[in-house]
This record gives sequence, structure tokens and C-alpha cells, in this order.
Amino acid sequence: MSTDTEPTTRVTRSAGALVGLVAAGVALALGHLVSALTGPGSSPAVVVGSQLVDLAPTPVKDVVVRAVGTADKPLLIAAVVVVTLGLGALLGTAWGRRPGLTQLGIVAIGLVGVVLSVLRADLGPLAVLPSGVAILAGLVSVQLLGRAAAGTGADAVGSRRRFLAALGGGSAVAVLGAAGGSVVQALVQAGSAARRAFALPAPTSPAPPLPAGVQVPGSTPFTTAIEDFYRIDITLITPRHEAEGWTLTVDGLVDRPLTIGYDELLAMPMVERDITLTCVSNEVGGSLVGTARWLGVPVATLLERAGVRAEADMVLSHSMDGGFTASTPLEALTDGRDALIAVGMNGQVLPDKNGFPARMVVPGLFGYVSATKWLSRLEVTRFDAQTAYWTDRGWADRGPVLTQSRIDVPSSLGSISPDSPVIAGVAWAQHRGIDKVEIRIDGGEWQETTLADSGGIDTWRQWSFRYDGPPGRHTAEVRATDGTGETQPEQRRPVVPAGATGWHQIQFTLEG
Ligand SMILES: Nc1nc2c(c(=O)[nH]1)N[C@H]1C(S)=C(S)[C@@H](COP(=O)(O)O)O[C@H]1N2
Ligand SMILES: [Mo]
Repeated sequence: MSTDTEPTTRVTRSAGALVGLVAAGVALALGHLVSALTGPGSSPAVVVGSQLVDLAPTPVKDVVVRAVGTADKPLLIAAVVVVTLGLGALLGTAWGRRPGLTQLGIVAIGLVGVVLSVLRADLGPLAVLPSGVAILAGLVSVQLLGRAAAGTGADAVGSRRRFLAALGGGSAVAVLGAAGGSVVQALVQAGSAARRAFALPAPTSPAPPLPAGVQVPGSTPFTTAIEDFYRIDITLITPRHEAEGWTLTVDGLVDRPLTIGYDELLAMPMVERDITLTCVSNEVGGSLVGTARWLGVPVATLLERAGVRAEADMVLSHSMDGGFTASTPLEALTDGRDALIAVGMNGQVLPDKNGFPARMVVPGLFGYVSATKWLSRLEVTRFDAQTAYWTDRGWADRGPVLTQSRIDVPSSLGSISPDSPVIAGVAWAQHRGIDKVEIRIDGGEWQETTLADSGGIDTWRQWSFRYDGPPGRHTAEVRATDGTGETQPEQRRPVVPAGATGWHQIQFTLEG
């Protein structure tokens, strides 16, 4: 496609690589800019990254998440950007000989984004725009930059300067486009946060007051602050949904399928409860667990309205995002426990990251089989007819929370002082309760710790232990016994497929 009429020098491979690199940057950035209008999930790098999350085999995901912690999402997006820029540079090396190949490559890469955004029905029909714009931006910029790289053979210095200026201009467009897109997205986010600052209705059934003694002074806060609450989901960027236009449908094996809006949900009798939520991926001693005061409508209220048929034994809850579903045993939703469709958390409107407008919370079940965020549909069905997002990926189809205990004070390899030689932590066995927590120092005898007051069988329970042993380095191990008399097993088991087992152990120093 080079213009044969002008006397141009052939673009070298390295100049071509720069052309391709910058063109890829411009393409990604302008796609990102457009995604400020069509939703952050439709930004080309995010669309591709989200698909990678879905495709990654569970062990790979597990290793990556463990290695990089909660930084995994930004890192994945960054990796997609870097690979795309690299591919751009690679395609650019062909520009001097076969510009058609470079153009074809740009279109092919862009089409990956286009196809993936079309497949993601949850992103809406406009989601295809950013990747489409990215293709156009890539083609136009490779053309302009490629022409500048070819320059005119007569004036080598001048053409070199022109090429560098073109590269600089292209890079500036890329940086400004990317930054502009992010700024607009942040403004949209702030606007929707402001619209969320309304008061939720008062509960018809308030949470029983927590005894002051639930908290061991100096230990982990009994109620987890929203910003400290762990976050686990398959979305790459926090989904943002408006209450306006949101609906929740109850259908499947029911006599009277129903659909309600946000205001209708808020008008129903509300229950407020302290409930501890746990992730099946929590390692022994891990922090994927938290306690919040949830406000919501009992799931059973909606199921009763819809009239569940006798043959049903499961509710498949659907999220508005990325195909997440959870299969919850019907029994856990109808046996009288506080299984909620939550709209409030710690006295606030549910934050976007925790599932606005509404999410499920079911005491006693791991999040992956019960706690669907950005909830849109409760499909009443059967375990032998349907499966869910994580159960399709090798996790157990029932997910009862396992009894766990954790040492929080001192931290691992930390120390305690002889003035206050207190070891403390939490234990949880939601919906069974914690009856006993024992500690073992340096592999000695198990000794009972002092249990803090209970916040109910659906919350974790704090414990503490005064250690009057000799100063120096020690190990401490902890194990809990739940309300049914069952003690945590010693055997170490990985988180896949049904949750980790084993005793949490730390090393600590008692100062002299
Ligand atoms: N829509 C949606 N809901 C979801 C998930 C998800 O990936 N998508 N993850 C589940 C898992 S595995 C857990 S442990 C909890 C975590 O809830 P949190 O992020 O509010 O702590 O949400 C559950 N609900
Ligand atoms: Mo989870």
C-alpha cells in the first residue's frame, strides 16, 4: 500500500517496529477512551483480559492469585497491554516489505476484541465500539506513522526528524487517550457513588445487639470495615450497575414467576444480621474472610411468593456480569437461617465492589455457592439439571463452610511483650458456631483459650490466650471445635475442591 509515485526509502525493520508499537498504543488508548462511554468492561485490554480469566485452568488461576495477591487484576490488564504492544511492534517489522501483512495483523488482533465483546452479552450491544475504534485507530496511525518513517530519500536528516516527531505525536495521542479515558471513567464512577448516598429503609427485624465482649482488645476488628473486606470475583474491573432499571427475576421450577425492581425490593420487610462470609480459596491462616452487618430481604420471602415446586432442590443465582452463577442448595435458603438478598452492608448502601444493587449472603456456605453479587436472577432448578460457574471448573458442588481458626496476634514471626503476653485470633464455623478454641505451644499439650462473647452462630468468634512461658522463639498452633462438637482436622488439604483444612501455625517471639 505504499505510494509508488513518491521516491520513498524503504522502512527498516526497526523503524517499522516503532511504527507498529506506537500504532498499537494509539489503538488501545483510543479504544479505552471510547470505553468511557460504553462501560469500562468494554475497554479492549479488559475484554481480552476477562476472557483469559475465564479460560485459565483453575490451578493456574490459583497459582497466579496466590503469587500476586489482589494485584492480579491490574497485572493481568497490564500484561494484555504489553503483549498487544509487542505484537504491534512485531507486525510493524513487516511494514517496509509487506504493509498489507501489518494491516491484516492489526485487523486480526482488533477482531479478537470485537468478537469477545460481542460474545459478552452482559456488556451490551455498544461494547463492540471500543474494539472497533481500536482497529480503525490502529490502521490510520500505522499508515500515518509508516509514511513518516518512509520519508523522502533526498533529505535524510529532515525525514528522520519528521519520523521522530510523528512517533512523539502518536505516543502523545496514546498517553492522552488512555489518561482521558480513565479520567472520564473515574468521573462517571464518582457520579454514581453520589447517587448511592441515599438512606436504606430501617430493618423490620434489626440485628441483635452485639455484646461488647465480642471484641478482644487489640485483635482483628469483629466487624470488618467495607474497605478492608476481602473481595473475590471473576470481573476484572468493578462492575457498575444502576438501581434504576435493575430487576430481579425468580423463575424456573416455580408456579408464579416474578420480576421485581429495586424499589419493590426495598419495600419488602428487611432483616439485618451480622454474618461472616468466607471464600473457599482461603488458605489456612488466610484473610479471605470477613464479617459485616448485612441488611436485606430473606431469600425465602421471594421464593414463597413465586411458589417453589416440590421437585426443586437448588437455586441457581445469576449475576449480571460475565456469566457468574452459584448453585445453592434450596434447603439452605428455606430452613430458617438468615439467607438474604442483601442491599446494605455495615449501615451503608451495598458498595459496587460487594455487589450493588443486590447480592446474596447465606450463612454457612462458601461464597462461590451462595454469595452472588450484582444479582439478577434466581433460577429455581435441580442439581441434576444445572451446574454453576465454579462447579463447572472442578470445585465441589456443595460448599459448606469448614471450621477454621486463625492466629492474628502476634502476626507470623512477630513478637509479644512480657507486660501483656497475649495471643489472640478468630475462629469460624458459620451456622454451627464455635464452642472451643485450643492452642498448642511448641508442640506441647493442647490448652483451652478464652472465648470472647459470641455474636451468634453465623459469625466468627474471637479468642485469646495468655502465654506465661519462657522468653524466646516459640511456635503456636490453633484448632477450633464447632457447635456440633467436631474439631478441625490436622490434615492439610488444599483449597481445591472444597476448602483448605489443617491447623494454623505461627512462629513468634516472647520478648524477655
Ligand atoms: N457476580 C459474582 N458474584 C460473586 C463472585 C463472582 O465472581 N461474581 N464470587 C463469589 C465468591 S467466590 C466469593 S468468596 C464472594 C466474595 O464476596 P465479596 O467480594 O463481597 O467479599 O462473592 C461471590 N459472589
Ligand atoms: Mo470465593
